Amino acid sequence: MEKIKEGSVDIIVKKGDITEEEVDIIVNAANNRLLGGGGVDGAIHRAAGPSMMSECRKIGYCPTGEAVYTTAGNLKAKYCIHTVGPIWQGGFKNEEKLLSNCYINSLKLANKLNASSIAFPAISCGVYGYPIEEAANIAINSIKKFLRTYPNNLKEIRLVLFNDTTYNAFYRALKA
Ligand code: AR6
Repeated sequence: MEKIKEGSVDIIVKKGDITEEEVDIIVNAANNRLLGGGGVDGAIHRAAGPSMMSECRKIGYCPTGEAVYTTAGNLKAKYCIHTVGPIWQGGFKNEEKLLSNCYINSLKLANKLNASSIAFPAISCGVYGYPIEEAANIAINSIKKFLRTYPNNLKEIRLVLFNDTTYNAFYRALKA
């Protein structure tokens, strides 16, 4: 676990399973149709139970880089924010901006929901194939940019990484 302060907000990088986090908001790395799937999306839906999927079906669609929210079912959180990361296509399809938008738009929505704590997974770093080091830098820089740009009531932003490779990349980005 590693922590820095940006203003009055703690940014924490830790290893773990995001479905076990006790925070106001858990962020899901979803797909455009919010249909569930493998990876962290599958784990979150399994842990939350069926109510989350029925809310996702009603919403129906989320554009890449945007964020929507549902209640969090059986998770130890008030809400789940579903954001859709870009599929890595070599870096010439606006992937960097779209990935940054995921973090910024999720944080804006979290603030609207009056959250004081939020946990993110490594969006796009699994089946969507984003290079991990770059994704880690975009994540940390976008979070810092959000905190410097938008007034907010957040106290803690956690990045919860599932394996050593991802944890090490986010640790380096946090310390850079
Ligand atoms: N807790 C924290 N991180 C996790 C967990 C977990 N329980 N499980 C996996 N990860 P991915 P993407 C990590 O593939 O690349 C889904 O099918 C994983 O090791 O879940 O954004 C969706 O429906 C990786 O570092 O998301 C979409 O179709 C990170 O979470 C698609 O995958 C993200 O990997 C989205 O792909």
